[in-house]
Amino acid sequence: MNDATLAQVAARLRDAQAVFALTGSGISAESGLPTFRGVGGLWHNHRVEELASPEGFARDPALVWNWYNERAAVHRRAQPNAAHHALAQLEARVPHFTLATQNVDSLHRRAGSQHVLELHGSLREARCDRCAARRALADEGLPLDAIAHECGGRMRPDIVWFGESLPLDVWRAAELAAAHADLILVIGTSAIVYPAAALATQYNPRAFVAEINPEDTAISERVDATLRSPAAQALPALIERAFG
Ligand code: BJW
Repeated sequence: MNDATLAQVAARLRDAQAVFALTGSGISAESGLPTFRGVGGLWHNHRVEELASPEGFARDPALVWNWYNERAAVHRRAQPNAAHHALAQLEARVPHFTLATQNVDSLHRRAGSQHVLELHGSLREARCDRCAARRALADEGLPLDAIAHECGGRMRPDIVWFGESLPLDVWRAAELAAAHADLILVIGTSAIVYPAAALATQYNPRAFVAEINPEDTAISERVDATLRSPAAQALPALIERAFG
């Protein structure tokens, strides 16, 4: 990690009245969770786009639930890492702090972040695709014999799939926070999935945008600073440098 860049972003953080943080699956990599596209985006030879889509669910609901049940179990066993904890600390330190995540793993909440905008939903609940009835997911996820709901619909994960709209209230809150931020932190996302990626660079031409990611991303050329480092190293270092 470049020390001059760390100092530059830390100075912005110290002075910021409003910070907007956007996270993706890379922030949970050091908790042992796989990123989406890191290992080719495959699960048992199925493409992620095929599983995380209404068409995929209509084709084979049991296959899709097997994937989510397996992931839910892995999420439960995982622990929040130093990056999740650092963002929870920032929420308490910065006058106006908003955290929006694309992740469905609940690790920000478990790290103590109080207000998390979950842009793509969460894996805590299932909901009926016909009557919208909800049920909490148990440790083993949703039993496959509970997919059929009594109203004739199907229970599905409470997740935003490709081609679906984000929850409007969550999206509006994220747009507003991005538009009013002095500093935008973009952490652990390839920034290729829209509309979430637009929050990083398209809602606020005044904000200083800093990316935290060990790799180049779709927005790297458009950000003001890049910390090329795993989030669990960069975020604690950033807070230490900004607030001592
Ligand atoms: C580390 C690290 C470490 C590794 N530290 N970093 C405009 C243009 C083109 C297409 C579209 C567009 N607008 C909409 C679309 C269509 C589509 C889309 O964006 N497609 C793109 C793929 C091109 N978007 C949608 O369909 C969205 N809906 C929508 O727009 O509704 C309106 C509409 C309706 C009808 C038709 C059209 C539009 C919905 C998107 C929902 C995405 N859902 C998923 C799956 C569900 C959740 C789940 O199952 O968990 O969400 S897809 C998947 O990608 C998941 C993620 O949240 C999301 C983002 O991925 P993420 O987190 O960035 O992961 P990776 O793997 O890509 O990147 C990881 C990064 O971490 C890498 O950069 C690593 O380097 C880094 N990293 N270790 C820090 N230690």
